[in-house]
Amino acid sequence: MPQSSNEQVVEKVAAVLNKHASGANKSEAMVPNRDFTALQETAWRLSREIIEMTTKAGSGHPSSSLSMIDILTALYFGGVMRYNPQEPHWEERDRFILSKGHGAPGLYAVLAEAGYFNPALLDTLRQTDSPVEGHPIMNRLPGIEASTGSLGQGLSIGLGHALAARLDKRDYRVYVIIGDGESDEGQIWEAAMAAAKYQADNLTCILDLNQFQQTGSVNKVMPSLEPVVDKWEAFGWHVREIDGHDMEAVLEALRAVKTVTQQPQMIVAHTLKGRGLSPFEKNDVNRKHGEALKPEEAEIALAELDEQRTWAVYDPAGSRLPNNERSANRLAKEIVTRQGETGKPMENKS
Ligand SMILES: Cc1ncc(C[n+]2csc(CCOP(=O)(O)OP(=O)(O)O)c2C)c(N)n1
Repeated sequence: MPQSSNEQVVEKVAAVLNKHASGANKSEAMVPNRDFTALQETAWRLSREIIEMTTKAGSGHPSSSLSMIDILTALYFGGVMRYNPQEPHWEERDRFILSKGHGAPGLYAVLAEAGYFNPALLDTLRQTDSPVEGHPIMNRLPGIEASTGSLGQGLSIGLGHALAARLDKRDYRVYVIIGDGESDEGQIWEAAMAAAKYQADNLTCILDLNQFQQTGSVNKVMPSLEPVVDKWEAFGWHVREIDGHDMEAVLEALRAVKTVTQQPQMIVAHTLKGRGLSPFEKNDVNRKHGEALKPEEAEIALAELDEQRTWAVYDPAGSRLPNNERSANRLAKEIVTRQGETGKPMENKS
């Protein structure tokens, strides 16, 4: 007997649901895994896009986006996260939540690169009616898991997803990036306690420890954030401490935390607000927080990025050496400065 059109529709829907249930959608292609050189190249290109889109918009948070761009690149393209841009609501996807939502330009650059939407949209950042808003809005662009910008909330939202995975018997993981200034919010520490209580081992938080917030350095505004590693450990988390611009170290940490059981994980990533580019570095108050570079400054920053690309991507015979050396040197300088100010040495617990 020929099927009615209704029956045909029901059959098609059932086939799609079965495909989901059987996990047939899980394919290698959904865990993009670029090689080391390609990752460096990607981080370089996305850094350029962050500067270009914010300068074109004349506003936004380029320095806050640049400090975490190596981490975002590793998460989305380094064989860490499982997702499908063609199916943004795929139930088995790993979730990423940018709790420091003002870093939206960094997230937008990554989502466009991943294929969630047309990169041409980046040029409309902060324009009236553009879905590429100053802060991420979850129903306006695919790939955005939470509307953020009011600081302090993303880790709690991430914990909710992590616990939902347990209830639904799914094995997806949840990643959240928070800021050091954002850590002034009490809700961060409520989420920290709750995640440890529930042993949410499918939850990884990355702290973008770039040492600056909106109105000044962390040392001045909230020096008691330190010792931050000890604090997260005391809250019951598995903690690792890394240089957040050392792609190898970032990848290693993100892969290693997947094996941790019964504890949520915190990666404390030492970063530079503005990724070490001189127009940001010249500002000692907040590294130009919430300020786009003027066209002439952007030109300088882009030229410096091009120089970085030469040694990070194309230097033969172990291209990573100059990158690591340079970033490690910068990090060492920051640590010395910090020790001078707080008198407490930073321990390396990675
Ligand atoms: C609840 C809340 N309070 C204040 C602000 C204003 N604000 C936006 S960004 C920012 C500083 C955040 O600093 P940090 O977390 O260190 O981010 P980054 O330095 O990486 O930009 C502040 C206070 C906000 N968005 N939400």
